[in-house]
Amino acid sequence: MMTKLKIAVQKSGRLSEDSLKLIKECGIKFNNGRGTLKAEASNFPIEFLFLRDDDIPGYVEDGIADLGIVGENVLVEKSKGLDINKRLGFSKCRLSLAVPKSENYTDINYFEGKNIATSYPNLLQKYLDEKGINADIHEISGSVEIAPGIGLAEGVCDIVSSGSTLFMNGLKEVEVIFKSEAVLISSPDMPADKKEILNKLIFRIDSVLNSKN
Ligand code: PRT
Ligand code: ZN
Repeated sequence: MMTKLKIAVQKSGRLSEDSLKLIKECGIKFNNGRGTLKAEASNFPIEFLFLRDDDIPGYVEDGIADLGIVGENVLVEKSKGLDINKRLGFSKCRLSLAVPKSENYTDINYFEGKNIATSYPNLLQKYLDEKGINADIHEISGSVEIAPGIGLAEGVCDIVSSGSTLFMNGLKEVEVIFKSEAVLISSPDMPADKKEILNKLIFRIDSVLNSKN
């Protein structure tokens, strides 16, 4: 049987369109009917798995997928042992701390003893440890920005891109703790035949990215 790579991409969300666009720009042809969970390229040894972004690092760790495209924020939050093969330059955003607009914020010591809502407890804990701040992290899976307004937390740590979500919820960004973009990830122990296909893919990605600079 011919060796193929399996690549996990986000099924629908902020990464999906640009991930598939990049694949197409690499000259790889495939059909993905709406709602399908799998697709196969017709002119390159690669198969696609369409998944929720949060599950992608785990699938790559477990070897269900050989590769994945995911936000670095999700990668770093969820996994330890994966390689970043390529930074892809899209879905740029940052993970930031924010507090109610009316607060008189001077520096990170503001958060000492405070309650912070986030979907990124590991990234936040690491940052607070580095700064020597003790705070209570309250993990919630979505709608983090409303936490201060409903009395759940005094601050939030969430993904920001334009800043308008924070603004609309009466919050201001006070610290950037992590900068993120989409990355191509793989397991560090990939067999040689797959690695060879991966190198061909990376070569094509490089020429696409270089032609944009
Ligand atoms: O369904 P699934 O689990 O697959 O998707 P998801 O809803 O968990 O993720 P999705 O599609 O929202 O985001 C996928 C990835 O895109 C993230 O992990 C980031 O790497 C990246 N990304 C880029 C963003 C944003 N920009 C972004 N603005 N992810 C989320 N947001 C959200 C943020 O959480 C906040 O609610 O948008 C809001 C802030 O945006 P601004 O422009 O108002 O600041
Ligand atoms: Zn998700």
